[in-house]
Amino acid sequence: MNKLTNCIINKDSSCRPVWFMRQAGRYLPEFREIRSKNKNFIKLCLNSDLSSEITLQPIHRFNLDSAIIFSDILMVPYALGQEVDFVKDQGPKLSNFDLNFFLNQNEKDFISKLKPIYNSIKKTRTNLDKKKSLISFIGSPWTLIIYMLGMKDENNTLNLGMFKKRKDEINMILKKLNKFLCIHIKNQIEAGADTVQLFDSWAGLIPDENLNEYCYKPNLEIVNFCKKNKIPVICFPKGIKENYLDFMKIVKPDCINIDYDLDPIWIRENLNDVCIQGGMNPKILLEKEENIYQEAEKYLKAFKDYPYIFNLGHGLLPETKLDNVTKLIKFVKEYK
Ligand code: 1CP
Repeated sequence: MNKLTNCIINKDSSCRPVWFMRQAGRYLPEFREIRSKNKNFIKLCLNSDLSSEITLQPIHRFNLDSAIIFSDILMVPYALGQEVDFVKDQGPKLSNFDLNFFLNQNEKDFISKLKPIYNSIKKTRTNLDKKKSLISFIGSPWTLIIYMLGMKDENNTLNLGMFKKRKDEINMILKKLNKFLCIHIKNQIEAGADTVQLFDSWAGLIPDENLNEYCYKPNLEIVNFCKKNKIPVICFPKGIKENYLDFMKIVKPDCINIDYDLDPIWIRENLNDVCIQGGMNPKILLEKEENIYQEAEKYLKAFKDYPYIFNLGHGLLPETKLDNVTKLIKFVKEYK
């Protein structure tokens, strides 16, 4: 068993695996070089050779404990028939959503469109050290719906009017998405991934009274699917603040990624029998060395003698210096 799954499943507190969200990405010169020659992001994700190469870039450079497959949460809306475009400095843009067209999409076409991702996983697993895990991922239904319907503005505020008006439609989308997300998870695991992370990056936009319906319930359904299939599962309901406790009680994933709004000591005191991952603000990595170590120590101290995977409270920022990443990893590995 690799270090990450040993920590997640056996709750072994003696290991301290390290990996970073967005470790394969824009802060790496070797990624930027490939990206500059591949202007279409979706096509790049569907190029199994390049996707596998990008997945391994941070492993070769930093010797991290886990690789995360280079792909995107928006590959699922893409495979369900929506056009997805990544406009520089503007984030992703999706074509207008058509409910009937969406509801008519079938499993066979969905899988065949995502086949290159499964091939990339296969290839990556062959080339990756057995001691390292290979993480697959999906976007949780709510977060995908935010992009699919264009339900937030440029300031990342929920369009509450749209949310209220289109609830019936949202509920229909949720149901179909959950089924297809489980198919995508199963195929990624069969191709050679050993863990899955559920990114609910926009869970923090859900009004408190709707958390059960749009965050806990859909994530629980997917977590139960993973448990039934013995797939180690990490949840990341970003931005839900003290509701993390309810999330844990209801959804009960094997591991939970915390964000930087949460105090690690409060988390340590209130959560039990679950592996914890992440927490540190990625912005700290833009600061001076002492600040980085001081902040990292806050997490390492709070989760000493506890199953804890070192990671961040969100993805690495494109402006992160490579040297700071190297220093942080060394600090975590040597921390006693
Ligand atoms: O070069 C570029 O312009 C592309 C930048 C980029 C990259 C490197 C995007 C566009 N996606 C990715 C890869 C990616 N996305 C990974 C690969 C593996 C790794 O972590 O190294 C993963 C896990 C994701 C997941 C993802 N995509 C999330 C969930 C995590 C999060 O950041 O909250 C979300 C919300 C997306 C949507 C997305 N994809 C890309 C952008 C710019 C966005 C919008 C959100 C954002 O600005 O971060």
